[in-house]
Order: sequence, then structure tokens, then C-alpha cells
Amino acid sequence: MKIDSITLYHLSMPLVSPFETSFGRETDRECVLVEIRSEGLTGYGECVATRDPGYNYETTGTVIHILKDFVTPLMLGRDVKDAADFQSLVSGIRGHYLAKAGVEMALWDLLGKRAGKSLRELLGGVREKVEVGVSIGIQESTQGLVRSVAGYVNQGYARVKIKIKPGRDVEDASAVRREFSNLRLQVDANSAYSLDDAQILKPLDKLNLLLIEQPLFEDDIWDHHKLQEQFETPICLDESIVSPRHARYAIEMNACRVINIKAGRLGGLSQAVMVHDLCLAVSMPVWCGGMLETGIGRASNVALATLPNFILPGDISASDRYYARDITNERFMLNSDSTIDVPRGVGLGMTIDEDALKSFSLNKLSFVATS
Ligand code: OSB
Ligand code: MG
Repeated sequence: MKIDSITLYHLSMPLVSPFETSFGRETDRECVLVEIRSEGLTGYGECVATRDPGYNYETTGTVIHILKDFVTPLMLGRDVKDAADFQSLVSGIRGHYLAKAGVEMALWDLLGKRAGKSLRELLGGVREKVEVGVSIGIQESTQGLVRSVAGYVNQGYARVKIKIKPGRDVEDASAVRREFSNLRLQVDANSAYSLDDAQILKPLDKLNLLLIEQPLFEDDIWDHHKLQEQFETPICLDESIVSPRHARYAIEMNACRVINIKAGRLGGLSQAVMVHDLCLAVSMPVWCGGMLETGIGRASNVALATLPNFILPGDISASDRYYARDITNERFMLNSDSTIDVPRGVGLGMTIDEDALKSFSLNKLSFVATS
């Protein structure tokens, strides 16, 4: 596919409610939308970097820098055949996975549109709907958290993840467990603890949690192995797994029993599929994480989660859990069985609400091939 133009939209979208994690609180979510034109078709992708470097080192600012100054010049006017071709093209750019993943997503959208196939079909997904849950941020109080969980359970979410941080961990999780004894429940610390905190976290092991997500440093694997040895509950890695190679390290070190797959964090859907396959080969379940995506990134997550080893419900909630107004005309709805339907249209299966895109754009940068 000859790349005719690449446009970057720096977006800021109001969330329906603030989202607080151990690293900060967001009331508006920033991201970068990538639009690629090729041979009369237009593909979209989403870079899930945030305004601040709290989840990892990337930000919307670094994404724009890397795409504008390094990735775009490599691609314009060039024939990029597929995701593997793209990965080899950008292999000299170290890291910056969230930036690369947004471009790869737009290429998949184009590939699907050209072939007349949905992303699910291109990836070889085996489901027409995917099991989902909701990720709930840290609330003002433990009571407020229990009320928030009740609200989502009443909406039909059958799996709940709560964010924890030092001082808001065992008490919060215990209160939710007391109120909802059978709920599929898990916690996410976003790297807020060190190995010395194992005893503080230990009571979580008695709460029948599905998993404990990324308790230790975002670049650690080995200490998670030491922590997993002390816990019955599966440790799940998110931030630490930035490539298929890191997934192999974690598997070989017994650092976790579950991996949260985010195509963004891994540098693209092609890399996410590789991690999925590695885990499948050793019977390690995976699930699809989220980064508060717009309809574009959400469509990609839903399609990815149709692969066979996505055994646990994903952090893929309905559009209305995040945004009153989204940038896509299509919105994702929760079915009564806590699932979300997989788009059937070509590529991502989504169309852009141009007015919404314009109104949420802080900045727009266009790069056009000269020949
Ligand atoms: O760690 O999974 C995470 C959101 C932003 C940054 C990191 C994380 C999250 C979530 C949200 O948990 C999941 C969702 O998109 O619903
Ligand atoms: Mg996480």
C-alpha cells in the first residue's frame, strides 16, 4: 500500500467521570489519532499515550515528536505491505511502542478495507462477541467505591477491576468483596509498590481475586517472580511486558500467571498476537487491557480479544462508560451477558464523526508524499 499522506490529530476528550490511578487523576483524556491515506482508502489508528508520563514514559507530546520526526519520513511515498513490513521499517527506532502501535492500527484498518475483511477476520479471531468487565478508578472513599461498583454491577458488568494504591488497597478490596461475595474481582496497582510491601498486600490473597495486576515497578520482571512465589493469587503483568521478548522472560522466570495484552504497549497488533501465541503455547491465560480508548482503539481491542487465548474478560467497557460523545459514529453497547459485539464492517468497522473529531482536536498535523 503506497502511503500518500499521514495526519496526526492531538485530541483531548472529556471523560464522563474522572479516572484516578496510583499515578494520577484524569478528567479529560488526551491521545493521538493517526489517519493514513493510501490508494484512495483512509485508515485510522489510535496512540494510547496520555498527557503525562505516568503509565509509562510516553506522552502525547513524545508520540507526536516520534511520529512527525522519525516514523512519517520513513513511510511517506513508500509501499508498506503489511504490519511485519512496518515493524521492520521502524525497527531502528528504539522503544516508543505506543507511538508505533497507533500507526500499525491504521495500517490494519487499511488492509481490511482493501481486502473487504474485518480486523477480526484478518487476525483469525474465533468469537463474534467478547466477554468484558469494567475498570474502576480510585474513588473519594471506600464507601463511594462500593457504590460505584454497585452501579456498574447493576448495569450488567460481571467482572470488576479496582485500582489500588498504598493506603487504598486491602480495605477497599475487602469492602467490595464483603458486598459482592461472588463477583469476579481483580485489582490493579499500576506499579505503586515494592517487594518490601509484600506483607501489606498479603491480605489480598484471601479475597478470592482473579488476579493482582502490576504491583511492582513498571520495568521489573524479577521481583514479580519473588512476589508471585509468596502469593496464591495470580500476578498479572501489564506495564512490564513491552514486547514478545519480555513476555518470554516473564514466562521463563515464572514472574506471573497471567498477562494483560495491550497492543499499544507492545508496539502494535502484530506484536500483541505474538504475545498471545507465546502464552497460548504455555497455557497462560491472557486478557485484553484498555487505555480509555475512543471508538477507534476500542474496535481494535474488541477484535484482538476474539483470539482463542483471551480467556479472561477484557477491560473493554461500553462507550458510555467513558465518553458522552465519541469520535466515531458507532458506539459500543454492553449486552445483558456482560459481552460486547465485535464490529462486522471492513477494517476496524468504524466511521469518524468529523464534527466530534474537529471539536476535540487541540492540534492537527498533515504530512503528504511529494511523489
Ligand atoms: O493499567 O490498565 C491500566 C487506564 C489508563 C492507564 C492504565 C490502565 C487503565 C485502565 C483502564 O485500567 C481500562 C479501560 O480502558 O477501561
Ligand atoms: Mg494495568
